[in-house]
Formats: sequence, structure tokens, C-alpha cells
Amino acid sequence: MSTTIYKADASPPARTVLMIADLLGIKYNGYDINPILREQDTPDMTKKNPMRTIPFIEDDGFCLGDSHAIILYLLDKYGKPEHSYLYPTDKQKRATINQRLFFDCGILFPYLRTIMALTYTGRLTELSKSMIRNIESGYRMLDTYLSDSMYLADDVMTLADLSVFTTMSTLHGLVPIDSTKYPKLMNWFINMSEKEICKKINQPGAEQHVAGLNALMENNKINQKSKL
Ligand SMILES: N[C@@H](CCC(=O)N[C@@H](CS)C(=O)NCC(=O)O)C(=O)O
Repeated sequence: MSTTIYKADASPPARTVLMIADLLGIKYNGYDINPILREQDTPDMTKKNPMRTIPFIEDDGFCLGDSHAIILYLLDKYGKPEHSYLYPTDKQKRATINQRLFFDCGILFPYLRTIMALTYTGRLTELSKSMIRNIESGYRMLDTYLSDSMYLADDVMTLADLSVFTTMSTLHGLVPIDSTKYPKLMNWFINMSEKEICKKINQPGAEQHVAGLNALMENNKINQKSKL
């Protein structure tokens, strides 16, 4: 049996997969891919993951892309009864977790992905007003999701929290959560930040990601000025 996780430690969705793999006790090989150098575009990698995104996995020859699909698969295959809190069988809780995962995949992370793509290709020097507006609308939705429970889908941490948290830890580094506007989100963020799994696996990559994006934006500014 062998599991390979193709990853970059700075990548939020890769950090989600790494945290779930760790929580489930999966012994995996980590294979680093540099998205700035487009190492995911080689014919071999593209065959394994036509989306050309990070992360993706190869599990006993089975290839799968998209962190949200991957964590559901890993839990299904490797989860033991003691992991059921991450994805409880209650139908409404599960539906809520799924909705939060789709929210991360379809709304929140794409706000960040646009910033990443424009920064990595030298076109972004600072966040635009509309980028900040989008991110704030994400914060507003999350704050509302946290109205009825301590975590995003339950009163215990689930897959939804880990997935959204990795995106949020880079976003918060770029657009700090205003605790007067989004108090529930701020409390959740602090609470998640204090979890051992997040400190060990998410925090170093998140810090690296935020510092890298800020440095690249500064660099883009200098390059654009020198062209004037
Ligand atoms: N929905 C995907 C998003 C993955 C994604 O976009 N990852 C970024 C790195 S953080 C990437 O691969 N970017 C390269 C590209 O978009 O071509 C997931 O959750 O895995």
C-alpha cells in the first residue's frame, strides 16, 4: 500500500490534505511541487491530475485531484470510528459540512486563487478594492455560518473547519479579520489557530505563503516602476 501526496507546503488546499492525512495516521510520501515553476504541468503530472492543481494524490495507483474530494476519500478509506467527529453520519450535519466544503472550493478559495495567479505572474502589486470587497463578503458569510454553532458545521471541529481554515489563514494574513465586524469569525479563527494540528502543519506553510505573496507584490511594484 502506498500513498503519495503531491503538495506545496504554502498551498492552502495542500495543507488541508496534509492535516487530514496526519489526523487519520496515514503514512504517506510527500512529493513537493513548485506551482510558480509550473512543475505540475509535465506530461506525467498532467496525466495524473488533468486539473494541474496542487494538491493531488496517488493512492495505490488511484489518482485524485481537488483537496475537498481528496479529504472525503481519505476519510472514507482510512477513517476509523474515532475519526467520525470529522464527518458525522447525521444527514443534516453532513449536508452542512458538504455545503461549507463547496463554499470553500467554489467561493472563498477562488478569491485567493485570483490574487495568487496575478501575483505569481507579475501583474499584482497590491490588492484591489474589489478583491478586498470579495474577501470581506466571504468573512461576512462565515461569521453568519458561525451563528448557531461553535464550529462551521457542528459544535466540534469537522472537515469543514480544517478546509476553510487553511484558506482563511492566508486570507487573514492579507486582509486581517476585523473583530468588531466579524467577532464570531475572529473567535473561531483564534480557536482553530490554537489546535495542535494547525500549529504543527498549517502555521509554517501559511506564514510562508503570506510572506511570499507580500514579497512578490513588492517585487512586482519595483519591476513595474522600472518599466516606466
Ligand atoms: N479546488 C482546488 C484548488 C487547488 C489549487 O488551485 N491549488 C493552487 C495552489 S494553492 C494551484 O494549483 N494553482 C496552480 C494553478 O491554478 O494552475 C483544491 O481544493 O485542491
